[in-house]
Amino acid sequence: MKRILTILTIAALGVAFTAPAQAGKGKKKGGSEALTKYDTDANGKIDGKEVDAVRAAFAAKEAAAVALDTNSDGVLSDEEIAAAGGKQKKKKKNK
Ligand SMILES: [Ca+2]
Ligand SMILES: [Ca+2]
Repeated sequence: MKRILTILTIAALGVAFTAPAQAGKGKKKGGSEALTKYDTDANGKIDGKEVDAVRAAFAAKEAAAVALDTNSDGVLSDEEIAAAGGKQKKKKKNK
């Protein structure tokens, strides 16, 4: 019985510590922290010079950029950078 309480307490503590750190850090729908940070022209994707900025930030081990290395191979691929833009809603053709 006591062990369950301990596990619950640890779990609760873990959530308490992680939740505030995650919140407020550019938690926008469909976007990532990196997008908020590096999408300087706010067009919803990391493109042009922003890519260079992201790669530079990645080289500098900036957390937001490192987080984009989703397969953790230490390299930021174009796909991973593109993924920072979230799911692009490009289905709407010509309005
Ligand atoms: Ca952009
Ligand atoms: Ca990678």
